[in-house]
Amino acid sequence: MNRKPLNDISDSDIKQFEDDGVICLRGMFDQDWIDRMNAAVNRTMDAHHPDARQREVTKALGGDKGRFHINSFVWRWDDDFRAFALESPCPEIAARLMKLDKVSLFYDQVFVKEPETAERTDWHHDLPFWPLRGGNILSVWVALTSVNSDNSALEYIAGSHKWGKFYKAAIPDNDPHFKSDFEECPDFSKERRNSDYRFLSWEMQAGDCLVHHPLTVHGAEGNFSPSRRRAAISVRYMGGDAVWDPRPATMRIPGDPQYPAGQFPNMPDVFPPAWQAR
Ligand SMILES: O=C(O)CCC(=O)C(=O)O
Repeated sequence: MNRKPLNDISDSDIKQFEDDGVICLRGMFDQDWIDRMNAAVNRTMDAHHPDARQREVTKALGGDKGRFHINSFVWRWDDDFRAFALESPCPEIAARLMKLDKVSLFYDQVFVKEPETAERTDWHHDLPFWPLRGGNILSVWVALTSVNSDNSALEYIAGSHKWGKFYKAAIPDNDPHFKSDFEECPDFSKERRNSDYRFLSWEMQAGDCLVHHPLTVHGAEGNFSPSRRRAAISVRYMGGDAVWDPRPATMRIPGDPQYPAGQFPNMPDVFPPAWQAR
């Protein structure tokens, strides 16, 4: 299993990430990681571990076909997920794109859409969900299956991380905990012909990854394929200017840690150091 990314990340990749707020990096993970994490996803999807933070979106919305499954903080109770978050190429990719010499794990999150899952991933950006502020936070969304527009490829709006917007957190199962007065994120699916927006989306193979800034607007349609699952793990890292900002209506962190607002959340048990330059 590779620790270092299998391919170089160039200065022009970093520039593209900074300009667009997202980049697709090809072939960064070897087949051993893909096999190990597909098996780990299968094992954990129905594990009902006491620490599992599962959302069954299809079920919650009364859907009768497919399954949109989300699970968060899996690294805390599953060794394969822990290894993936801390010992795979993910944290080095994060550090390189943020030009940091160290990063900590924020959390990991699994997204599975089984064939014929109608539920979309609503347009949103991530930071409003999180008790954090700052630009040095990002997500490495690793494809564990092939992905295309039929089976729920993510779509992004280039440059949206620079709009100065802070949209209301959009939770797929409409959890009332996240109610807030922030502006709703528009449904950008209706804007595909609007030349004011540059939509970005990639066909991907297992082992490719997307990396996005916490304010880049993104979403995905359902999985229309009759046979192809779409599975990914999104691992979030932070460093540099990221600070703790425990606002109301943000995601609950396991253990409900109390920490002074405005400082980097230096809590290694909760947010373990994940990578450091040598
Ligand atoms: O995979 C999905 O459908 C959603 C992923 C996402 O929103 C994220 O990783 O931030």
